Amino acid sequence: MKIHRRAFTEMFAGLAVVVASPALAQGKTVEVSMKNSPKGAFVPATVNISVGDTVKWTNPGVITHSVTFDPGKATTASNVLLPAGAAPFDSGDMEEDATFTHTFTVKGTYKYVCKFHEAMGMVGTVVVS
Ligand SMILES: [Cu+2]
Repeated sequence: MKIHRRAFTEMFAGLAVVVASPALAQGKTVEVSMKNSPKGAFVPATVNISVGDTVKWTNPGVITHSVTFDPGKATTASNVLLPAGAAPFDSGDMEEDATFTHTFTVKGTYKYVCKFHEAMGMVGTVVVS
């Protein structure tokens, strides 16, 4: 079967649109910064996102922080909350300029802590709808 050159070009253009579409459906990324002054804090402390969105935490300062969604690693387990079906996760120690990202695939309200400054009130909330 012969394919006319122009028809082939149009087919290819159509294919490119199909390939590009899933990228448009991907979630957005919301940024949270980790502040040291006057005390450790996640800024903003609460983010509202949709399923499939990503949160990116950045530690711009010299004090080590963490993003801990694991009640087993929190000083006070009840400071961490996970919706049913969501697995615990943890950034590990985040030094200066470290970043950590997580894509949320389970709806619900999450509460998390910095395991180093939890007692100072360095806690945050992610609401996934
Ligand atoms: Cu901290």
